[in-house]
Order: sequence, then C-alpha cells, then structure tokens
Amino acid sequence: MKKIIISLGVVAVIITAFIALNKPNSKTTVYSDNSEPSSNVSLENGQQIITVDAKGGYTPRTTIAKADTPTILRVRTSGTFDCSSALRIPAIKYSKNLPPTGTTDIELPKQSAGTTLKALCSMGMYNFSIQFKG
Ligand SMILES: [Cu+2]
Repeated sequence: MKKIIISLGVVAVIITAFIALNKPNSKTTVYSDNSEPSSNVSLENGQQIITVDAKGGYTPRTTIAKADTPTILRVRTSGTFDCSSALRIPAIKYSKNLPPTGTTDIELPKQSAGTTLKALCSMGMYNFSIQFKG
C-alpha cells in the first residue's frame, strides 16, 4: 500500500512539473510583434486616447496605437517636479511645460501605419514612443 501511495506522489510531481514547464508561453508573447493596441489606448467617441504618465520618466515607454485615427495623447502628471514635465514631440513641433499635477490633452494629427512618434523631455534623457499600426 505504501508503495502505491509513494508512486502516486511521484506521478503527481511529474504531472505538476510537466504543466509548469509547458505553461510559460507568456515569455514568448511579450516579445512577439503584437499589433493590438496597448492597454493604455482606449476609444472615446471615435477618438483614440493614449494615456501616458510623466514622472521621473514616462510610462509606458512604448505604446502601440491605431493608425489613421483621430488621436489624443493624454499626459498625466502627479507631483512631477522633474524634467519629464518639460515635454517635446519634435515631429509635431510640440514643446510645453506640463503642470506639476494635472492632465494635458495633446491633439495628434492622424498618423499613417508604420509611423513611430517619439516624445522626450527637454533634456532628452527620458523618452517614450508611440507606434502606429494599421
Ligand atoms: Cu530630462
């Protein structure tokens, strides 16, 4: 009887290990080229809203958004006294000092698929980018 219980235990361990080894597919999906909009992208009344937090840098650093869609870049500051509040988006000639705390909506012209819009702080040490996909 003891032998059976032990061998059942061994089988359980093997099955558990097998499931654990076959599960972590998430590692590969993180790095795959996923063209679905990022979780910080939403649609409000047909308008695409991209939300980025600015404080000690920008979060998220990369965003995937839909191309050819009217878009608002919504930058949130919250006790942001570092230079990530001095935002520049060279491609659209945007340069502004954001309030230390608040929400700033920036209207982005429609971007075609394949465009990557880069934004950075005034000193260029913090940055983020938005990839527009069709
Ligand atoms: Cu900076």
